[in-house]
Amino acid sequence: MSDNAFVVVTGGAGFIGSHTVDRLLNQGCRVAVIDNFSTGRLENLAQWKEEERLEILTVDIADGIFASLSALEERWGPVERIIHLAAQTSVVHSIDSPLGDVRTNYTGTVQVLEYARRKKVKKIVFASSAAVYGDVEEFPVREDFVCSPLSPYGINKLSVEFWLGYHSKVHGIDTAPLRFFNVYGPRQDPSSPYSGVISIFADRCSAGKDLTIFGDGEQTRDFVYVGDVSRAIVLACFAKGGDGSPANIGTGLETSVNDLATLINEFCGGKSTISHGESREGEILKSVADVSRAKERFDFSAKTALRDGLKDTVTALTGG
Ligand code: UD2
Repeated sequence: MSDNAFVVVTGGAGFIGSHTVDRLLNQGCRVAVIDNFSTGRLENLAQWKEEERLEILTVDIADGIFASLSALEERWGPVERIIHLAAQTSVVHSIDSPLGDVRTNYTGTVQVLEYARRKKVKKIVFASSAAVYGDVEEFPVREDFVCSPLSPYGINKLSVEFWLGYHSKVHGIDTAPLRFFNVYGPRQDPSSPYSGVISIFADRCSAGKDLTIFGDGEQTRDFVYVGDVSRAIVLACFAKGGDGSPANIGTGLETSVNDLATLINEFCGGKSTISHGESREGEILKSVADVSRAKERFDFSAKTALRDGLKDTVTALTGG
């Protein structure tokens, strides 16, 4: 039961985090958001401005969370569950700045886990990534494949999965790493060249600007809607068990970048010209998740059809 549970959401003002907070509050939970607002935005939680069950703390996880959460615990009682989404989110940035990635995605995360251990938190859900896999040759991608990450980001996400396994086995904490595939939807930031393709295409199309597909556009991805991802997170958070082994969060369906561009342009009235540019260096040509484990573990399957999710994404941008 999730009623009245006290859940800490790190990164709760971010793209996936704020959708997760919406869901938790709608289910009756009390929520503390921890965010350093490097990419998180207060506007993402503006709908909860008057909500007494929500407290927002401006804290960097790498500086420790003990002091800030202690005061809250005096008023609200012990933290029961932690959903850890705060992260340096760019794979490309992690390649340019591996130590920065280690600071947030590894050391910062271990500090969150240390808090959980000392405070005897019941459950930790962790945002891992399909980036842990590296290049794979068999599809759909299963959690038991050998992982060979191709970036510091992927290495740190995978390392944290080992920490979660350790916390489960040695300290008896329920832990659930979720390997997100290509998450998209409202509130995703389109402003960097390394932003998710859907946020870039939707932003450009809704302004009537041209789209550039990298390479021939036949590369595929498993695009999963943020509303489904937040549902997976909350299901995992309240499911019994959780031994630190990961579960893929995707749809099990693959879509080519060509099809994606056509669909988005269609929703925006077909005003954009679609052209092809150079292939991205190190491009993965195919990605699709095996989704059976999440179904077995916590009865999750993605429900939002790509067309519906894209429509919502474009509508959120155009306000229409
Ligand atoms: C995503 C992550 C990446 C890593 C990887 C793990 C993002 C932004 N990228 O890379 O960091 O975690 O997953 O599997 O979250 N594309 C275009 N035109 C554009 C932008 C993108 O054609 O303007 C293509 C791009 O070449 C790729 C596809 O769209 O084939 C998806 O790109 P992406 O950056 O959204 O995601 P991905 O899977 O390459």
